[in-house]
Amino acid sequence: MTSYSFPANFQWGAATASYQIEGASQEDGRKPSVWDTFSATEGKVLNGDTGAIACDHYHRYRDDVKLMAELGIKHYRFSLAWPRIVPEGRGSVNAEGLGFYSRLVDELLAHGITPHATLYHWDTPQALEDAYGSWQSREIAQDFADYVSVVVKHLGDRVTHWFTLNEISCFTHLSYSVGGQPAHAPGKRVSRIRDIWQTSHHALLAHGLGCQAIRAASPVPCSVSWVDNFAVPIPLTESEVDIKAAQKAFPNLWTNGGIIVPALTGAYSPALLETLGEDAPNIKPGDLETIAQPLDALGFNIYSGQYVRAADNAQGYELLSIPKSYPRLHMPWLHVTPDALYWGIRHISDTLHRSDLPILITENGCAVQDEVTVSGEVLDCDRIFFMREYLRAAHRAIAEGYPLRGYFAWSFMDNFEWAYGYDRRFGLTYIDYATQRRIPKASFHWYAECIRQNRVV
Ligand code: GCO
Repeated sequence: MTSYSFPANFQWGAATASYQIEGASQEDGRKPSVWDTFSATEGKVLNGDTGAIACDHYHRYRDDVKLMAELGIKHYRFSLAWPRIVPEGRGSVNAEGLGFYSRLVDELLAHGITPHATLYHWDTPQALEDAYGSWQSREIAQDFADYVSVVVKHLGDRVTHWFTLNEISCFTHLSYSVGGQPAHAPGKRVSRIRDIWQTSHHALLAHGLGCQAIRAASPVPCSVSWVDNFAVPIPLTESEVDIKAAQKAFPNLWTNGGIIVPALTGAYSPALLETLGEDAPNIKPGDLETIAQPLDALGFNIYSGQYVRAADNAQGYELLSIPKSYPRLHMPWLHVTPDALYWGIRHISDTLHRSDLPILITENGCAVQDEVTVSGEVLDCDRIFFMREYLRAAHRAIAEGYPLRGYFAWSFMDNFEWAYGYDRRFGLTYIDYATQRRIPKASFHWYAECIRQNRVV
């Protein structure tokens, strides 16, 4: 009977993001981000919620870090708000913005918690959207790298784990559309598919220049990485034919062939470029070398995957749709597929042949319909079920020799869930937004026990 024990140096953590928890959206020199603009626009976010206050973490960070220490995490992933540090997106630096993150880092270190900093988690300075359409312009890549240099120069003496960008597809392919209404900021309509692929290409360039900026500015050796939520084809059976089918599907699923594939292999998927034809992004000489920077790790955000089986057709595989009754938690896309965590890791090693790349699960968790009982508890055994199954899949990957080094629960606390606002709760800690009271849920105590015993309990 396996004990589901993890290696002694396994990194147990939790994750958050600036716009989702900080609040203080107009305080100490912070200027608007595209999410301030988007969420203030009628009809864009459920219940008209915005990140203006959120979890008020900007003022409550000391108590929050104390609670993180009670949880027992030794690693905390957070993001820095570009418009707090370089309010216009480029040019002058806001010392008060840097000061907040400097205090946060010192508080984490004082509690024995290693900071893992994501330099960008969707809160693009509105000023850059106004100046040149943010990710629609190639200019943003250098502006991002300049911002990164400022941050690393100021925090690089204490922060040595850096992620450039979080989930490129979500702030490009979900933020720009040819038809319909994008669900993510800036929520712009563009005239061609090519315009959307050009935004993700610019994001890849920003990632590449950002990696170079971190290495140039850091005063000490550091880990340079990025975070992606690449789509995961899960073989319907673990037969050789279905595994091969899943590998064939990998570069063709969602945006994989134009985001994770070029970043980790130095070339866009040929099949994608062929399919896109005239809608392929404009790739300049030298771009791919800039994009495919050496990485010290890969951050992998995983929630759900898609089943694939071998098929006697031109592609050699068939994507299976999810049955109506398939177990799902409190987001339309949140189907319970623990094997997606395992197969995502395998695709990096076996499909992209990057077994050299240590992997961190930088986000995994779920929204459930949390309720506070009369005794003031949140008995989220559904969240414990979900995380226990995904952690068992993580254990399998490690047991089979795959380079999984850590796991960050999404999220340390309930927070602003983008277009769903505060209606969806992903936290191990319940936030009573009316009072800002923090209530550790049953999953908080369960996760603390996993960390204490270094195994899935
Ligand atoms: C993401 C983002 C998080 C979300 C979380 C739940 O992965 O989409 O990084 O900000 O809140 O994933 O959707």
